[in-house]
Amino acid sequence: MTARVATELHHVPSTTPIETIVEYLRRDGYVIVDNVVSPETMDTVQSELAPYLDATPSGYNPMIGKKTRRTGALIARSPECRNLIQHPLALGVARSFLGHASAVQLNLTQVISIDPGESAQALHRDQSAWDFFPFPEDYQVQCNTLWAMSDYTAEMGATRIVPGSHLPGSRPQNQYSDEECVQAEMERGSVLLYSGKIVHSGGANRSVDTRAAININYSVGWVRQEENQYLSVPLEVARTLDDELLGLMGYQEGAFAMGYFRDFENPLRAVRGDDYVEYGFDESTLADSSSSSFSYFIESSK
Ligand SMILES: O=C(O)CCC(=O)C(=O)O
Ligand SMILES: [Fe+2]
Repeated sequence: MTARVATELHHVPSTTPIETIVEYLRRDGYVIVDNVVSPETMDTVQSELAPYLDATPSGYNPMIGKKTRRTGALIARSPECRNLIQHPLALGVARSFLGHASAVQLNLTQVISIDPGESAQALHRDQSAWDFFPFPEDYQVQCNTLWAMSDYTAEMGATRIVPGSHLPGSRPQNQYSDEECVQAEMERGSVLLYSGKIVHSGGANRSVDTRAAININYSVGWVRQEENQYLSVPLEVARTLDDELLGLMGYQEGAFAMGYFRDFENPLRAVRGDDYVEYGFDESTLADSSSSSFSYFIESSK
């Protein structure tokens, strides 16, 4: 019997319950949710970001793409992108998918504009960003999203996915071929959600138009963020944001003691002032507050 090669990726409607989306993400390593936001929402993002998109230079190596522009700092530059970061569907999936960790955070925000003539990016797993650390095969580090900001066709460079490459026992990321990829074609306003463990890449753009995707990646709270939110979002802007978004940006403890402020204080106090929130770490945010290792930390000192 010959192995069946997938020719089309799995799509679900935006009415799909979050837990069902998470099940698909665990099973397949990716899922495409169709038409989550309207074309008008994407128009707003486009107009808020237009000056920055135009000014962004192309990448300086083939991995970031010599005919690809990567425009970051989306929280500072686009209020509509804040809504995408906090979108109940995407954030709900991320919080559930990464629910084994005490906190979920934003890893990066970036519009990826693949311009005409760009070749396919090298196949990779996004979790390699952490210095190629061999995370356990059953430990999910990231929950990533690519929102289609433009049309997202194969010809324009729709993201390439290797089905099955997230599973335990899979090959190293450099041992996959172009023939194993299936492209994530989708409509503008749809979103591709994928695990940091699935092999994928940007596609070649053989069209005359730019393919644009809003890449919003979440991770467990204890790893270093790829995009430095404290530098990308000036404090004056941070002060105007809500607590949930600030927490995702890193104004939270990403696990017990991870990223505390000053005298073991809650980092939100750095933005809001000393009277604003509880002084120390909020244990109720732990994924497993009965975890024996954490209880050991706080109870066994005499
Ligand atoms: O632009 C894309 O379709 C994917 C880009 C990507 O995978 C990356 O830069 O890590
Ligand atoms: Fe990637």
